[in-house]
Amino acid sequence: MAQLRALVTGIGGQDGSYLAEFLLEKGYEVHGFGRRGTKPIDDRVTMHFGDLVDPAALCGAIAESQPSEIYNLGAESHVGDSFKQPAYTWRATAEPVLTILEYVRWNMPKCRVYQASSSEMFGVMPAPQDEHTAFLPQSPYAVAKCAAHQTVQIYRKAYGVFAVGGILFNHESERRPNRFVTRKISQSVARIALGLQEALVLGNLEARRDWGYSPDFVRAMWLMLQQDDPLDYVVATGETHSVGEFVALAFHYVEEFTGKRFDINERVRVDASFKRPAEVPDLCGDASRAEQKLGWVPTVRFADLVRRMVKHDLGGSEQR
Ligand code: G4F
Repeated sequence: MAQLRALVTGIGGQDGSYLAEFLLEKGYEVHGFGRRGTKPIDDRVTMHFGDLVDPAALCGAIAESQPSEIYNLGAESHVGDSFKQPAYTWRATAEPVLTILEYVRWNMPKCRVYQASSSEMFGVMPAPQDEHTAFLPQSPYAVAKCAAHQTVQIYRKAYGVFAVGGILFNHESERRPNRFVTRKISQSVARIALGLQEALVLGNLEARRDWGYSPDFVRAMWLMLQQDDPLDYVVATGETHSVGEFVALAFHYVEEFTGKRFDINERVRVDASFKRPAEVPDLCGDASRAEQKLGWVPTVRFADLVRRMVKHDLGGSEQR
């Protein structure tokens, strides 16, 4: 049997790195698409350099790599930043999937496509959310993700392309950049414990998210492309917690690992500059379909996630 070949956009990001490792482990030839300077996690990844907003570069990468599976993970993925650069967000988040699907439908109809859809698409719809919940996006990012997701559905229905949208709820890890709130918190509490930082400054502490672990979630992406029929799936842990709860638990683990106790009221400040013009108040996913059809369940839940991120940022050692 010919070796499976995957092309991953956004290979330099958290999910791209875990997915590349996962696919290499499964015996895939892995190709990555990213901006010049993108360093893949493993030397065995073949890079194709280009920007997602350049359809010619993206088509060139598909033509060169001839993948059997494409994972479109690339996007302007920071919701807050999408308010500051809405047009770029649209171009980098909505348009590339159209380019990919057009290329696939005309040139390689057997290629399977995974689109990284997002729980942000649900916006202010009440929790829990599943595959039947309507979208009510609250940011330029979420609007672009809705367009991409619905483009996938149209290409599946109209042209029979094997394309799926994985509606992933928040997923984090030790590799998460600190412009996202979980890593900002875990790094900051660790720095406070090590005497390197005085306070943690955040925006909305009340927002609630369903936080899972990125390596669990990339496994779900792959499973979606191995099914007989293409379908969209919610991927989530089914647990929701506020940003404030994440902060409190992070300080709890700092105490467990270092023996140092901090007064949260003294160490955490709220600054309006970190708040968003419109907010998504409560995300909590019902991943029953993924469990029933893919056999997928998360292995890392909220408390374990916070614990491992804080431990990592303290330097991995439990200093007592
Ligand atoms: O960590 P966040 O920036 O993630 P957000 O906006 O939920 O988006 C992430 O998850 C989505 C899936 O649902 C992805 F599609 C998306 O690409 C990204 O990975 O913010 C989480 C919450 C928000 O409510 C935000 O307002 O934390 C709140 N928050 C409070 N203070 C903060 C901060 N967020 C950030 N980034 N920085 C703060 O200081």
